[in-house]
Amino acid sequence: MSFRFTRAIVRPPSSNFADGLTSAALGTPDFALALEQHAQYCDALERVGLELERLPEDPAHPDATFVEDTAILSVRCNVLTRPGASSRAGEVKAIRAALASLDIKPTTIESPGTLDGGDICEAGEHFFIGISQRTNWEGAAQLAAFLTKAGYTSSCIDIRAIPGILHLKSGIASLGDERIVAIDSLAGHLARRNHELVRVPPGEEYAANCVRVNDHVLMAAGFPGMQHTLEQLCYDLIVLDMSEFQKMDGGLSCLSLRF
Ligand code: CIR
Repeated sequence: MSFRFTRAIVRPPSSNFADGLTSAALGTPDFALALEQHAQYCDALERVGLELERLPEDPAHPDATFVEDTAILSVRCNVLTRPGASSRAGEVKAIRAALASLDIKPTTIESPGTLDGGDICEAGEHFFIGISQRTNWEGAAQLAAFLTKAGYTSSCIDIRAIPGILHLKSGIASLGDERIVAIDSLAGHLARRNHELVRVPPGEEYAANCVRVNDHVLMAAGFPGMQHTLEQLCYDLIVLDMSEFQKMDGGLSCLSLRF
């Protein structure tokens, strides 16, 4: 099942983290607080049973803490991405080495394809692939071919006209059990599939990017409506302060590669 994991790759923010890409007008992140929030995030992953592979910070790539964008890791298909932002292309090298040391042999997205892991939502045996400013149709087609070969299905959702989201998973999350969290503007794109939709309360869109890990759901602090919804669904919640990563367009999921 797509939410059962034993390990995760993480990488702390570097001191020039604020030089990364962002479209959020939320101010400059506080580096010390970002480090503290990252440490709490790592503690949470360990609490839910994951063994962490901790990579060193990478000042050459201020967005390198957002490791999720560099790979798609699933039970039958592992793929290194080709990030859509040129400043992030060099992040993949360290992930390739980390995966090799774990004996994981991924295939790769090749030019002219681009693809960010934040655009890929694994929902059981089906993968939703976001077409975004970062993931193009060529990258999506290459990933879809790898997934088909591995016995998965996939479909694309074009998010380029949807305001306020960088990646597909900025607006949806799979909770497992055929249940998908979605912001209102993406709910219609998922309606044809056989999933129960959990709607994100208007104004709490950032909270859509929650993460099911084993028996828990990790969610961002500060979203009482979404927290109530998930509590009503009887999930064991771990609520984490993500304010400094939100300032850099980052959500909960992008801080780890879980497998
Ligand atoms: C970027 O713009 O690439 C980073 N500042 C944020 C990436 C967030 N990644 C994600 O949500 N998967």
